[in-house]
Amino acid sequence: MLALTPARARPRTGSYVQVTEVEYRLLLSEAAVGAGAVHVQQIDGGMDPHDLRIRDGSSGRVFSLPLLNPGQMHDAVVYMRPGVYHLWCSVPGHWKLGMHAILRVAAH
Ligand SMILES: [Cu+2]
Repeated sequence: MLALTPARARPRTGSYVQVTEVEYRLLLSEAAVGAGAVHVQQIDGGMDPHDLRIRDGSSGRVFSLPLLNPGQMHDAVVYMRPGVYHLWCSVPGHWKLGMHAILRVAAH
């Protein structure tokens, strides 16, 4: 069901979180990451297309990751400051069905 993770995808240093999107949940590999450059690996592990939005809870800034088809994966680097970030899928109806999660970002 899930795409395999290529070895190159995980950086040698820094923070990393894998976000697997299924109907209708976001499964995070980590509940918290360290601040700075965070490698976000987005995986559509479901049967429908899903995108990913990441909002900085303090500034309100939103990072938009692409709409993926089932089995696709996308790697992004998001610069995160300490605080709380909100993740969700913005496909209509999916937030309400449960596709949202919180990621805590801690100072190093
Ligand atoms: Cu979705």
